Amino acid sequence: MVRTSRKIVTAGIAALFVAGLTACGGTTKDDAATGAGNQAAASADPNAKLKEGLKIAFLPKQLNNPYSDVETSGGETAVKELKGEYKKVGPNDASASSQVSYINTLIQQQQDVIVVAANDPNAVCPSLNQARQAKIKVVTFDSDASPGCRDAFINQATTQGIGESLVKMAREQAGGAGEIAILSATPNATNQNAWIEVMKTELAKPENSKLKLVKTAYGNDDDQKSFQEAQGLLQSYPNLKVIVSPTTVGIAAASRYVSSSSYKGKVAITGLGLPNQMREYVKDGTVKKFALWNPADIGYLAAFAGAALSSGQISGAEGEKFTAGKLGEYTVGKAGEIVLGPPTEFTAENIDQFDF
Ligand code: RAM
Repeated sequence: MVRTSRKIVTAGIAALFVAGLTACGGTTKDDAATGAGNQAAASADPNAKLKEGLKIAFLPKQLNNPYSDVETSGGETAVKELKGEYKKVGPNDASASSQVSYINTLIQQQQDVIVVAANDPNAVCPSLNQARQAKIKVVTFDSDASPGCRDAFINQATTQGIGESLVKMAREQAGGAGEIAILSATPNATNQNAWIEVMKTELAKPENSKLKLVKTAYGNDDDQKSFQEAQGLLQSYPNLKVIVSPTTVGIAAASRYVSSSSYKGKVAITGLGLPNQMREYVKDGTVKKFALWNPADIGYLAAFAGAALSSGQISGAEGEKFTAGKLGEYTVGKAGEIVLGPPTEFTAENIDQFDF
């Protein structure tokens, strides 16, 4: 995938989490305001060598999601390059507390780094803080936990950029006016909720005044439930022009439903999808445009960030720099956020250049 910029964009996301901080065990507003993991800032040494043999464990939102598989495959590649020990564990559903028992086991196993895509910003916090007390570095990726309970967050693109791109694609597909609906993942997902917040702000702008968001439905990142929710939206809103789904599971299920229904060609589907899952719906004309980043790069970057933290090269403080193997140099942004890069848009013209 072509990336024009790998540099860091500062985080607008931190503010979104402030409200949730009190629910996060032992966290104070001040911890989060100065960025997670900054206690060790003074001791970070940019010239420290990356340690070999680090035990780096990945805990995605759920295991049975092709998106997570691509993400963690990048993590596995990085851990090999780092000469560390890779492990992947996780629940089969993305419900709020489904990851807690896995975190507790990883603590007992004395992992050096836990890389987690949080299913809920707060439910994982008490165990993540226990992990950090046990000197385990915690890196969130894809879906953040409250900033006070992790050392760094690997964001796929800026939250603002993703939200704006979702609204832009919906507006294009609606021809500038009409009813749109969102088909999201779980109601507690940090990443989707942050993107939806930005979407709502965008929709309130004058250029979007003719677009009407009629409903946000939740398919829970479950294929069948997402399929049924898409069907329900179309039945309930006969004038619906666009379903915008900020989840790879939702967009694929909605596209499958529409492609074999009488809505094909009448209702557009857009959002965030995996090119390999979306190819057939782009080729059959159900989908004109959607977006994503390369999930493997997120896992890769997260492993390198974890190794840099565990080796004392960075502490998670704003402005620190580290090199993430083949992806090059990254800088830690506000509140421990490290941004992978801009999303890519996929259409019939370019989709065959991508294989993930
Ligand atoms: C789904 C998950 C994941 C999200 C992608 C876009 O696979 O919800 O967290 O980042 O969609």
